[in-house]
Amino acid sequence: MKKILSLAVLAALSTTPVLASGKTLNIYNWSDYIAEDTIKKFEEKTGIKVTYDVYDSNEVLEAKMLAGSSGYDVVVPTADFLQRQIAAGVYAKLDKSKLPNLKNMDSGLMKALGNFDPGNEYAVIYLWGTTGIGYNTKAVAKRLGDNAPTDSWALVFDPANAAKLKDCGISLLDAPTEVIPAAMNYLGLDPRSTKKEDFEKAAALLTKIRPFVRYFHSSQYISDLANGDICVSVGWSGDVFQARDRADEAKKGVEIGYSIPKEGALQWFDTLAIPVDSKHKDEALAFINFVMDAQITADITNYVWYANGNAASLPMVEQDIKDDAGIFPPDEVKAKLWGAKVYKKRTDRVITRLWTKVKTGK
Ligand code: SPD
Repeated sequence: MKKILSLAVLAALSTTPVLASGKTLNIYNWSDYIAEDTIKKFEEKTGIKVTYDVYDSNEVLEAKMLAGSSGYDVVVPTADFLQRQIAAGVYAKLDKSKLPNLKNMDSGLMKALGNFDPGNEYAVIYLWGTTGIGYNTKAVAKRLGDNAPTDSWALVFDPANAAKLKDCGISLLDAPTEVIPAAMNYLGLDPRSTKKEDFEKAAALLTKIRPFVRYFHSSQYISDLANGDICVSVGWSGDVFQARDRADEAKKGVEIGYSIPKEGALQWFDTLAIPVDSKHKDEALAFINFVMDAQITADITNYVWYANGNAASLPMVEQDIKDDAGIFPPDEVKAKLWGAKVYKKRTDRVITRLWTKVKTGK
Protein backbone atom coordinates (compact mmCIF):
# COMPACT_ATOMS: atom_id res chain seq x y z
CA MET A 1 0.00 0.00 0.00
CA LYS A 2 2.80 2.32 1.01
CA LYS A 3 4.53 1.63 -2.27
CA ILE A 4 1.34 2.32 -4.22
CA LEU A 5 0.85 5.59 -2.38
CA SER A 6 4.36 6.77 -2.94
CA LEU A 7 4.10 5.90 -6.63
CA ALA A 8 0.88 7.90 -6.77
CA VAL A 9 2.57 10.85 -5.07
CA LEU A 10 5.50 10.60 -7.47
CA ALA A 11 3.14 10.47 -10.42
CA ALA A 12 1.31 13.56 -9.17
CA LEU A 13 4.57 15.40 -8.62
CA SER A 14 5.82 14.47 -12.04
CA THR A 15 2.79 16.08 -13.71
CA THR A 16 3.23 19.34 -11.81
CA PRO A 17 6.91 19.82 -11.18
CA VAL A 18 6.97 23.05 -13.09
CA LEU A 19 4.51 24.74 -10.73
CA ALA A 20 6.90 24.30 -7.84
CA SER A 21 8.13 27.90 -8.23
CA GLY A 22 5.25 29.18 -6.12
CA LYS A 23 4.90 32.09 -8.57
CA THR A 24 1.45 33.06 -9.77
CA LEU A 25 -0.10 35.21 -12.49
CA ASN A 26 -3.66 36.49 -12.89
CA ILE A 27 -4.79 37.05 -16.46
CA TYR A 28 -8.00 38.76 -17.59
CA ASN A 29 -8.65 38.22 -21.30
CA TRP A 30 -11.53 38.31 -23.74
CA SER A 31 -13.52 35.09 -23.95
CA ASP A 32 -12.66 32.71 -26.82
CA TYR A 33 -9.40 34.53 -27.36
CA ILE A 34 -6.51 32.13 -26.74
CA ALA A 35 -5.42 28.71 -27.96
CA GLU A 36 -6.50 25.78 -25.83
CA ASP A 37 -2.93 24.94 -24.84
CA THR A 38 -1.33 28.41 -24.45
CA ILE A 39 -1.71 28.65 -20.69
CA LYS A 40 -0.66 25.06 -20.11
CA LYS A 41 2.47 25.57 -22.21
CA PHE A 42 3.31 28.78 -20.32
CA GLU A 43 2.88 27.07 -16.96
CA GLU A 44 5.03 24.14 -18.05
CA LYS A 45 7.75 26.38 -19.39
CA THR A 46 7.94 28.81 -16.47
CA GLY A 47 6.48 27.07 -13.42
CA ILE A 48 4.17 30.05 -12.97
CA LYS A 49 0.64 29.09 -11.98
CA VAL A 50 -1.97 31.03 -13.96
CA THR A 51 -5.47 32.03 -12.91
CA TYR A 52 -7.38 32.91 -16.05
CA ASP A 53 -10.64 34.90 -16.16
CA VAL A 54 -12.57 36.23 -19.13
CA TYR A 55 -14.79 39.16 -20.12
CA ASP A 56 -16.49 40.26 -23.32
CA SER A 57 -16.69 44.02 -23.02
CA ASN A 58 -14.19 46.87 -22.95
CA GLU A 59 -16.54 48.76 -20.66
CA VAL A 60 -16.39 45.95 -18.08
CA LEU A 61 -12.59 45.88 -18.23
CA GLU A 62 -12.43 49.67 -18.03
CA ALA A 63 -14.62 49.80 -14.93
CA LYS A 64 -12.33 47.30 -13.22
CA MET A 65 -9.17 49.11 -14.26
CA LEU A 66 -10.42 52.53 -13.15
CA ALA A 67 -11.61 51.15 -9.81
CA GLY A 68 -8.12 49.69 -9.22
CA SER A 69 -7.04 46.70 -7.12
CA SER A 70 -8.44 44.33 -9.76
CA GLY A 71 -5.91 41.70 -8.79
CA TYR A 72 -5.05 41.16 -12.45
CA ASP A 73 -1.51 41.18 -13.82
CA VAL A 74 -2.18 41.03 -17.57
CA VAL A 75 -5.25 42.48 -19.29
CA VAL A 76 -6.24 42.94 -22.93
CA PRO A 77 -7.70 46.40 -23.63
CA THR A 78 -8.60 47.47 -27.15
CA ALA A 79 -6.31 50.29 -28.30
CA ASP A 80 -8.81 53.16 -28.05
CA PHE A 81 -9.74 52.16 -24.50
CA LEU A 82 -6.07 51.61 -23.73
CA GLN A 83 -5.32 55.24 -24.58
CA ARG A 84 -7.89 56.58 -22.14
CA GLN A 85 -6.76 54.16 -19.47
CA ILE A 86 -3.10 55.11 -19.93
CA ALA A 87 -4.14 58.74 -19.43
CA ALA A 88 -5.91 57.70 -16.24
CA GLY A 89 -2.66 56.14 -15.01
CA VAL A 90 -3.90 52.57 -14.77
CA TYR A 91 -1.04 50.83 -16.60
CA ALA A 92 2.63 50.22 -15.83
CA LYS A 93 5.31 51.02 -18.41
CA LEU A 94 6.70 47.85 -19.99
CA ASP A 95 10.28 46.95 -19.10
CA LYS A 96 11.36 46.19 -22.67
CA SER A 97 14.62 44.62 -21.51
CA LYS A 98 12.43 41.70 -20.41
CA LEU A 99 10.66 41.44 -23.75
CA PRO A 100 13.25 40.11 -26.22
CA ASN A 101 10.47 38.75 -28.42
CA LEU A 102 9.47 42.31 -29.29
CA LYS A 103 11.75 41.74 -32.28
CA ASN A 104 9.03 39.47 -33.71
CA MET A 105 6.40 42.18 -33.88
CA ASP A 106 5.24 43.81 -37.09
CA SER A 107 6.80 47.26 -37.00
CA GLY A 108 4.02 48.83 -39.11
CA LEU A 109 1.30 47.59 -36.77
CA MET A 110 3.25 48.60 -33.67
CA LYS A 111 3.62 52.03 -35.24
CA ALA A 112 -0.15 52.13 -35.75
CA LEU A 113 -0.58 51.20 -32.09
CA GLY A 114 1.68 54.17 -31.36
CA ASN A 115 -1.28 56.41 -32.29
CA PHE A 116 -2.85 55.24 -29.04
CA ASP A 117 0.27 54.51 -27.00
CA PRO A 118 3.07 56.79 -28.25
CA GLY A 119 6.41 54.98 -28.26
CA ASN A 120 4.68 51.67 -27.43
CA GLU A 121 5.52 52.27 -23.80
CA TYR A 122 2.58 50.50 -22.19
CA ALA A 123 1.32 47.78 -24.49
CA VAL A 124 2.00 45.37 -27.32
CA ILE A 125 -0.46 44.18 -29.95
CA TYR A 126 -2.09 40.85 -29.19
CA LEU A 127 -4.64 40.25 -31.95
CA TRP A 128 -6.67 42.45 -34.26
CA GLY A 129 -9.82 42.23 -36.27
CA THR A 130 -12.87 43.94 -37.68
CA THR A 131 -16.45 44.42 -36.56
CA GLY A 132 -18.68 43.14 -39.34
CA ILE A 133 -21.57 40.80 -40.03
CA GLY A 134 -21.82 37.08 -39.35
CA TYR A 135 -24.69 35.36 -41.08
CA ASN A 136 -26.28 32.00 -41.69
CA THR A 137 -26.16 31.75 -45.48
CA LYS A 138 -29.18 29.47 -45.92
CA ALA A 139 -31.45 31.11 -43.35
CA VAL A 140 -30.75 34.55 -44.81
CA ALA A 141 -31.23 33.41 -48.42
CA LYS A 142 -34.53 31.77 -47.46
CA ARG A 143 -35.87 35.08 -46.11
CA LEU A 144 -34.22 37.65 -48.36
CA GLY A 145 -33.50 35.63 -51.50
CA ASP A 146 -30.25 34.70 -53.18
CA ASN A 147 -29.37 38.35 -53.67
CA ALA A 148 -29.63 39.21 -50.00
CA PRO A 149 -27.31 42.16 -49.28
CA THR A 150 -24.89 40.17 -47.12
CA ASP A 151 -22.11 42.51 -48.23
CA SER A 152 -23.81 45.57 -46.74
CA TRP A 153 -24.87 46.96 -43.38
CA ALA A 154 -28.29 47.14 -45.08
CA LEU A 155 -28.66 43.44 -44.23
CA VAL A 156 -29.26 44.36 -40.63
CA PHE A 157 -29.72 48.14 -40.48
CA ASP A 158 -32.43 48.38 -43.16
CA PRO A 159 -35.60 47.89 -41.10
CA ALA A 160 -37.33 46.09 -43.99
CA ASN A 161 -34.57 43.44 -44.04
CA ALA A 162 -34.32 43.24 -40.26
CA ALA A 163 -38.08 42.63 -40.04
CA LYS A 164 -37.76 39.63 -42.36
CA LEU A 165 -34.89 38.22 -40.29
CA LYS A 166 -36.63 38.64 -36.95
CA ASP A 167 -37.87 35.06 -36.73
CA CYS A 168 -34.46 33.51 -37.36
CA GLY A 169 -32.76 35.88 -34.92
CA ILE A 170 -30.58 38.98 -35.06
CA SER A 171 -27.99 39.76 -32.40
CA LEU A 172 -25.96 42.93 -31.94
CA LEU A 173 -22.76 43.31 -29.97
CA ASP A 174 -23.31 45.01 -26.64
CA ALA A 175 -20.61 47.46 -27.71
CA PRO A 176 -22.05 50.95 -28.18
CA THR A 177 -18.80 52.51 -29.44
CA GLU A 178 -18.82 50.03 -32.31
CA VAL A 179 -22.46 49.49 -33.23
CA ILE A 180 -23.44 53.18 -33.20
CA PRO A 181 -20.54 54.21 -35.53
CA ALA A 182 -21.43 51.27 -37.82
CA ALA A 183 -24.98 52.61 -38.06
CA MET A 184 -23.54 56.07 -38.78
CA ASN A 185 -21.43 54.55 -41.55
CA TYR A 186 -24.54 52.92 -43.06
CA LEU A 187 -26.33 56.27 -42.97
CA GLY A 188 -23.48 57.85 -44.94
CA LEU A 189 -22.19 59.78 -41.92
CA ASP A 190 -18.58 59.80 -40.76
CA PRO A 191 -18.31 56.82 -38.37
CA ARG A 192 -15.64 58.77 -36.45
CA SER A 193 -17.84 61.83 -36.05
CA THR A 194 -18.35 63.03 -32.49
CA LYS A 195 -21.32 65.25 -33.32
CA LYS A 196 -24.22 64.65 -31.00
CA GLU A 197 -26.71 64.87 -33.85
CA ASP A 198 -24.89 62.11 -35.77
CA PHE A 199 -25.09 59.81 -32.76
CA GLU A 200 -28.76 60.66 -32.45
CA LYS A 201 -29.44 59.80 -36.11
CA ALA A 202 -27.73 56.44 -35.67
CA ALA A 203 -29.64 55.76 -32.45
CA ALA A 204 -32.91 56.60 -34.21
CA LEU A 205 -32.11 54.02 -36.89
CA LEU A 206 -31.16 51.42 -34.29
CA THR A 207 -34.39 52.10 -32.45
CA LYS A 208 -36.27 51.30 -35.67
CA ILE A 209 -34.67 47.88 -35.95
CA ARG A 210 -34.81 47.25 -32.18
CA PRO A 211 -38.10 45.26 -32.38
CA PHE A 212 -36.37 42.80 -34.70
CA VAL A 213 -33.25 42.29 -32.55
CA ARG A 214 -33.32 39.22 -30.34
CA TYR A 215 -30.50 40.28 -28.02
CA PHE A 216 -27.46 42.45 -27.38
CA HIS A 217 -24.53 40.33 -26.27
CA SER A 218 -20.86 40.08 -27.17
CA SER A 219 -20.05 36.39 -26.87
CA GLN A 220 -23.22 34.30 -26.90
CA TYR A 221 -23.57 34.74 -30.64
CA ILE A 222 -20.69 32.36 -31.36
CA SER A 223 -22.54 29.26 -30.24
CA ASP A 224 -25.94 30.58 -31.30
CA LEU A 225 -24.76 31.20 -34.87
CA ALA A 226 -23.05 27.81 -34.94
CA ASN A 227 -26.19 26.02 -33.75
CA GLY A 228 -28.52 27.90 -36.07
CA ASP A 229 -30.27 29.59 -33.12
CA ILE A 230 -29.73 33.03 -34.62
CA CYS A 231 -29.07 33.94 -38.24
CA VAL A 232 -27.39 37.37 -38.28
CA SER A 233 -24.93 38.94 -35.84
CA VAL A 234 -23.07 42.19 -35.85
CA GLY A 235 -19.93 40.60 -34.44
CA TRP A 236 -16.17 40.37 -34.33
CA SER A 237 -14.36 38.69 -37.23
CA GLY A 238 -12.63 35.82 -35.44
CA ASP A 239 -15.68 35.04 -33.33
CA VAL A 240 -17.75 34.57 -36.46
CA PHE A 241 -15.05 32.33 -37.94
CA GLN A 242 -15.08 30.30 -34.72
CA ALA A 243 -18.85 29.96 -35.15
CA ARG A 244 -18.29 28.81 -38.73
CA ASP A 245 -15.73 26.28 -37.57
CA ARG A 246 -18.04 24.91 -34.88
CA ALA A 247 -20.93 24.71 -37.37
CA ASP A 248 -18.73 22.83 -39.85
CA GLU A 249 -17.67 20.38 -37.16
CA ALA A 250 -21.26 19.81 -36.02
CA LYS A 251 -22.19 18.82 -39.62
CA LYS A 252 -25.81 19.84 -39.19
CA GLY A 253 -25.98 21.82 -42.38
CA VAL A 254 -25.44 25.26 -40.83
CA GLU A 255 -23.22 27.44 -43.03
CA ILE A 256 -21.82 30.67 -41.65
CA GLY A 257 -20.37 33.59 -43.60
CA TYR A 258 -18.55 36.72 -42.44
CA SER A 259 -18.65 39.96 -44.31
CA ILE A 260 -16.83 43.24 -43.97
CA PRO A 261 -19.59 45.50 -45.30
CA LYS A 262 -18.86 47.34 -48.53
CA GLU A 263 -19.61 50.67 -46.78
CA GLY A 264 -16.71 50.03 -44.39
CA ALA A 265 -16.06 48.62 -40.93
CA LEU A 266 -14.14 49.26 -37.74
CA GLN A 267 -10.63 47.84 -37.53
CA TRP A 268 -9.44 47.44 -33.96
CA PHE A 269 -6.35 46.24 -32.12
CA ASP A 270 -6.39 44.42 -28.80
CA THR A 271 -3.29 44.80 -26.68
CA LEU A 272 -1.50 43.20 -23.75
CA ALA A 273 -0.92 45.54 -20.82
CA ILE A 274 0.02 45.35 -17.14
CA PRO A 275 -2.08 47.17 -14.52
CA VAL A 276 0.06 49.55 -12.49
CA ASP A 277 -0.98 47.84 -9.24
CA SER A 278 -0.12 44.33 -10.51
CA LYS A 279 1.64 42.34 -7.81
CA HIS A 280 3.35 40.02 -10.32
CA LYS A 281 4.94 42.29 -12.90
CA ASP A 282 7.88 40.01 -13.72
CA GLU A 283 5.52 37.11 -14.29
CA ALA A 284 3.30 39.37 -16.41
CA LEU A 285 6.30 40.35 -18.55
CA ALA A 286 7.26 36.69 -18.85
CA PHE A 287 3.76 35.94 -20.14
CA ILE A 288 3.74 38.79 -22.63
CA ASN A 289 7.15 37.73 -23.91
CA PHE A 290 5.93 34.12 -24.14
CA VAL A 291 2.90 35.13 -26.19
CA MET A 292 5.14 37.11 -28.56
CA ASP A 293 6.99 33.89 -29.41
CA ALA A 294 6.31 33.37 -33.12
CA GLN A 295 4.99 29.82 -32.79
CA ILE A 296 2.81 30.63 -29.76
CA THR A 297 1.18 33.56 -31.56
CA ALA A 298 0.70 31.47 -34.70
CA ASP A 299 -0.99 28.77 -32.61
CA ILE A 300 -3.33 31.37 -31.14
CA THR A 301 -4.27 32.81 -34.54
CA ASN A 302 -4.77 29.30 -35.93
CA TYR A 303 -7.12 28.53 -33.04
CA VAL A 304 -9.16 31.74 -32.69
CA TRP A 305 -9.13 32.97 -36.30
CA TYR A 306 -7.96 36.48 -35.47
CA ALA A 307 -5.08 38.23 -37.24
CA ASN A 308 -2.09 39.09 -35.07
CA GLY A 309 0.62 41.72 -34.90
CA ASN A 310 3.51 39.25 -34.92
CA ALA A 311 5.32 39.29 -38.26
CA ALA A 312 7.53 36.32 -37.34
CA SER A 313 4.47 34.15 -36.71
CA LEU A 314 3.07 34.46 -40.24
CA PRO A 315 5.00 31.56 -41.81
CA MET A 316 3.36 29.30 -39.20
CA VAL A 317 -0.16 30.68 -39.66
CA GLU A 318 -2.31 28.31 -41.70
CA GLN A 319 -2.53 29.28 -45.35
CA ASP A 320 -6.34 29.32 -45.49
CA ILE A 321 -6.39 31.82 -42.61
CA LYS A 322 -3.78 34.04 -44.26
CA ASP A 323 -5.74 33.87 -47.52
CA ASP A 324 -9.10 34.72 -45.95
CA ALA A 325 -10.05 38.30 -46.82
CA GLY A 326 -12.27 38.44 -43.72
CA ILE A 327 -9.27 37.82 -41.45
CA PHE A 328 -6.38 39.42 -43.29
CA PRO A 329 -8.22 41.90 -45.53
CA PRO A 330 -6.52 42.82 -48.83
CA ASP A 331 -5.49 46.44 -49.39
CA GLU A 332 -8.67 47.44 -51.23
CA VAL A 333 -10.77 46.27 -48.29
CA LYS A 334 -8.37 47.78 -45.76
CA ALA A 335 -8.87 51.12 -47.48
CA LYS A 336 -12.51 51.09 -46.31
CA LEU A 337 -11.75 50.33 -42.67
CA TRP A 338 -11.79 53.06 -40.07
CA GLY A 339 -9.85 53.25 -36.83
CA ALA A 340 -11.49 53.61 -33.46
CA LYS A 341 -12.12 57.09 -32.14
CA VAL A 342 -11.00 57.82 -28.60
CA TYR A 343 -14.03 59.50 -27.04
CA LYS A 344 -13.89 62.18 -24.39
CA LYS A 345 -15.94 61.68 -21.24
CA ARG A 346 -18.68 64.03 -22.46
CA THR A 347 -19.10 62.12 -25.73
CA ASP A 348 -19.03 58.84 -23.85
CA ARG A 349 -21.96 60.00 -21.75
CA VAL A 350 -23.96 60.82 -24.90
CA ILE A 351 -23.22 57.38 -26.34
CA THR A 352 -24.09 55.57 -23.11
CA ARG A 353 -27.39 57.43 -22.74
CA LEU A 354 -28.40 56.72 -26.36
CA TRP A 355 -27.35 53.08 -26.09
CA THR A 356 -29.55 52.55 -23.04
CA LYS A 357 -32.45 54.04 -25.00
CA VAL A 358 -31.76 51.81 -28.00
CA LYS A 359 -31.53 48.67 -25.90
CA THR A 360 -34.67 49.37 -23.94
CA GLY A 361 -36.42 50.41 -27.17
CA LYS A 362 -37.59 53.74 -25.74
N1 SPD B 1 -13.92 36.80 -28.42
C1 SPD B 1 -12.90 37.76 -28.49
C2 SPD B 1 -13.35 39.04 -29.03
C3 SPD B 1 -12.30 40.06 -28.96
C4 SPD B 1 -12.81 41.33 -29.42
N2 SPD B 1 -12.01 42.35 -29.06
C5 SPD B 1 -12.69 43.54 -28.92
C6 SPD B 1 -12.63 44.44 -30.01
C7 SPD B 1 -13.34 45.66 -29.70
N3 SPD B 1 -13.29 46.60 -30.68
